[in-house]
Amino acid sequence: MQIRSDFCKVSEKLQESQFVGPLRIEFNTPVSLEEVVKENPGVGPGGRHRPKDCIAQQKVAIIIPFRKREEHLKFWLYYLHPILQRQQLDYGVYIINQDGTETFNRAKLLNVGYMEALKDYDYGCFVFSDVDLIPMDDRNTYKCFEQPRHLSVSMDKFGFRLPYYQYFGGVSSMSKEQFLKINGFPNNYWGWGGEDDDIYNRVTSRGMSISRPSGAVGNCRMIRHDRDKKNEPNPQRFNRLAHTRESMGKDGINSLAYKVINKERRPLYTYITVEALALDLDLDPAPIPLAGNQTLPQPGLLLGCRVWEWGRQNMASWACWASGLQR
Ligand SMILES: [Mn+2]
Repeated sequence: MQIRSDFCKVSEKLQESQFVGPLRIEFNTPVSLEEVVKENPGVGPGGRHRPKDCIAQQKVAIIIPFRKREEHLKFWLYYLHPILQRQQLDYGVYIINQDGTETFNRAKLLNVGYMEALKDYDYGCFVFSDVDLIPMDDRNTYKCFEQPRHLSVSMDKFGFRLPYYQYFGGVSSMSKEQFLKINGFPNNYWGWGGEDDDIYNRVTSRGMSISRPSGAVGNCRMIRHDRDKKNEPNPQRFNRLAHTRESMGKDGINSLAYKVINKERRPLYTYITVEALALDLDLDPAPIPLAGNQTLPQPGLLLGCRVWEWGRQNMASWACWASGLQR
């Protein structure tokens, strides 16, 4: 990447002036959103910010899958907005709220966040974060690297260690290019577990590796919580994981189907409520017949976002898209 002199200079070596370093993170004192708004005048509607005096090196969309975690979100906004501004990022925060009471689908919501953020702005980097994870050091930069990045390396929940080397859950980042190289994330992991390992498999099977911050810079805290309802461990996860390589070409950003119910620019974040439809595009093997004798174009011809009349039950309008990746 060409670095011009008017680009923001951000590096771990400048830490004394630019960064605080280790941060004290606690969840005992409740925070109010009004307070967070007041303390972050540099954050605009939709949770957008860009540095004033220099051009940010990356445009970063932060994507958070969400359902009924308002208290956690307040802590996240309270801690992260100041950190992200110190990191001199041109960023936006996207909360992807799964509508209804169906089983939660974290990875699919991340795919939706990728698509929706790109409708807003020319983001080149995507940070995928759980709502309950807070970095304990502001030198853990929420940006993209040469390789897909795992940011939540040592969580208090796991005794500040990686639970296993292949662990890629919690907070991660990928450039647009890296994300498209793995066809995005799987859409068919309903319930808890496995989707992060599937993403790890995708990354390594496409010849990439995982980069991580070193030492205590990767420490982070998780807000303690009970297991959510409708996010029970997914019994299919082991079977799915055994077949990532075969399935990843046809299950991902090129087969994603969802419906946006609502999109709001709130003061500290963009809030998008979606129906995470269980029927993603079945790109294999034959085109799906649609109402009115329509058929889907061949994969690779499907570009961008279109609305199709499905004409089945009351699922009238569906959003279908593909990245244009060839299978
Ligand atoms: Mn959690």
